[in-house]
Amino acid sequence: MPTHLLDDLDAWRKAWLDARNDPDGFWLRITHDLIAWRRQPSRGLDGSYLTLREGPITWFADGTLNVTESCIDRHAQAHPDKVAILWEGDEPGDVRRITYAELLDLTSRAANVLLEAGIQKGDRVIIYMGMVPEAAIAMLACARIGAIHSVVFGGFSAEALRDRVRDCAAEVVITQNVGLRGGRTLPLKATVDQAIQGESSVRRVLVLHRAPAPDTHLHPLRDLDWHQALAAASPVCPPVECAAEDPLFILYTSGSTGRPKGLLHTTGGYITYVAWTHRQVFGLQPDDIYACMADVGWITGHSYIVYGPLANGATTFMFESTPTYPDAGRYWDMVERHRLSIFYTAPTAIRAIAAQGDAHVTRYDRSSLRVLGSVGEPINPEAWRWYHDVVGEGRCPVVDTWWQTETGGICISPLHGATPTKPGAATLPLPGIIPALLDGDGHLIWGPGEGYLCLEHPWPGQARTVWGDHDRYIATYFSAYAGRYFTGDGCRRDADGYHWITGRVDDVLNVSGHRMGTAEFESALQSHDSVAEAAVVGFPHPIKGQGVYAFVVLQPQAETPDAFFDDLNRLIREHIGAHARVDRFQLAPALPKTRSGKVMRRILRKIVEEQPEQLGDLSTLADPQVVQALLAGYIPA
Ligand code: 7RM
Repeated sequence: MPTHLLDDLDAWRKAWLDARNDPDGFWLRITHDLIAWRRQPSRGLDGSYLTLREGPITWFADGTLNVTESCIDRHAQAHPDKVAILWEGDEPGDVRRITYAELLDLTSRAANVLLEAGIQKGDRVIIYMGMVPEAAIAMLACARIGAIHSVVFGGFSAEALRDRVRDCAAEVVITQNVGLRGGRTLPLKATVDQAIQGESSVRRVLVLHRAPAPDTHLHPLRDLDWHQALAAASPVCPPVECAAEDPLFILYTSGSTGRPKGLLHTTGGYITYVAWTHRQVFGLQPDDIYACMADVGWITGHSYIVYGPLANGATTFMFESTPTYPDAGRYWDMVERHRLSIFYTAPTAIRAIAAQGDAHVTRYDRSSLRVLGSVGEPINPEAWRWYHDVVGEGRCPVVDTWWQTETGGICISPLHGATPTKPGAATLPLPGIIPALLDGDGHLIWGPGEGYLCLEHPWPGQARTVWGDHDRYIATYFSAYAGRYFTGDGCRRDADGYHWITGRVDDVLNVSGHRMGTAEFESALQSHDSVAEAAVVGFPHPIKGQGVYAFVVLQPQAETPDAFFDDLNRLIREHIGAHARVDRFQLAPALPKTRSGKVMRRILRKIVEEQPEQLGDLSTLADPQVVQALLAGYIPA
């Protein structure tokens, strides 16, 4: 049985070697066991990282399926009354339970509404919602009819939303009149109206009425009320048969340059990978109440709130609010009330709660907890220990799961107690994942050492391309090291072969687990009339992981009124969203540049990391004096 739980290091080693020696056989056995195929695939991988110019790699190319049959129908048949989605709203105790039978009904109705709106297989649908069950239902409804969803995190601004609608030419947007989070109201529908105003590919907007809000306006010819439309729709919608490589979703993510990229995930490989990793990493049991605190706007929400857990027939918890509303005990209050057994969150939340004192944790009963997970950024050993010792009472294994939007699912992580852990280490690669560390010259580092993290061989969950720009996909991920996927992360391997992720080595910021590009900040700052140039770098932040530091060069004779920096942050909020903000601004006479005009961020990074002794070689700078001026003007925290 290829899908039995790997429950010690020997089992992990054997599976890892199996997957390396015979990847096709390994993954075909797993997908055969875990996924409901219409036509079973006979092929594993086709293509390689060296043949990407001829087209994307494929997995299971001759199989056909619809992921909603794996995620809903078969469970609705086997255990219709099992809770599929357990939801808690912004206010503690505001709870909904949606069984697998109900999930089938709701998903089918929503799929029929999309069909009536003219959506066909391959069309794009944007989902701009908060953490409500309807967000998951909307995703599944798209999958049911073969439409491609693109969830846009509800914190993004109208401008960021417009960019994404345009990039994928979405025809329908699904949203809420308002979102609720931490006692506050977010004008989601008004933001959609702003984003699609003027010429737009969007023909229909489906609006969930989340809470009374006096001024939400429904456009009579364009907008539909979610509840009314679903009530009128048929509860039966036969799933569309899809090829394994038909697109499932696009998810936009920030890179080191330019605009966010729409990473494309496909059907058969993705569902196989997320189902299997969810089961193995958390050691899933039939009666688990599994809770992941991410937002469906990010990949963690896609893979480990919606697709992975539902494919496994689990009860998945969805949470609308924040870890500190109404107070820092909220998570553990919910653990006690819902008897959550697997709990998966981000280091930034762990640090924020730990800073409020242990009493917020210890006053609640956590005996239901079995496994604790961490994701999104490196977890510092201190936060790891607090999570393990205080939250988990030293009983629950902590799985520190490293992965990315691009990887689709978890790649490097301990397995549910099978892997001995070390505080701060993502430990060992999952079967099918072959990490390689490279030095600056592109040479492989064998044994212990530190370098750039690459992955060697394709796995089924990997993103296949960038929507509309396959060349950008190849250039971004496969050109630094031929034949290898470059992750953008640095990594150290210790003498036990354990992996310690050191963070991004490119110009991607990770603030409170939110991935943002320095280029997006810089273009927002540069749109201000008084700004000539700007460079943004991350600095170490005790709670957020990274904070944002901006060096700003003014136009000659520009004035800087009192509210200048507030104005700049307002611009950033308009261009990116409410989750983006510069923490510290420094006015600079110039930026450190090479003679060819490239900003040397390495130097800026060393300044904000307060390591001026490590500035390195400055001889290639056009004007080495600039560095002294920047050091003198540094704004300490
Ligand atoms: C899942 C997710 C990806 C980036 C990645 C890393 C960082 C994620 C960990 C981590 C250290 C971890 N996808 N990252 N998990 N760093 N340890 N366990 O977050 O596309 O939004 O971000 O996040 O830098 O490249 S993401």
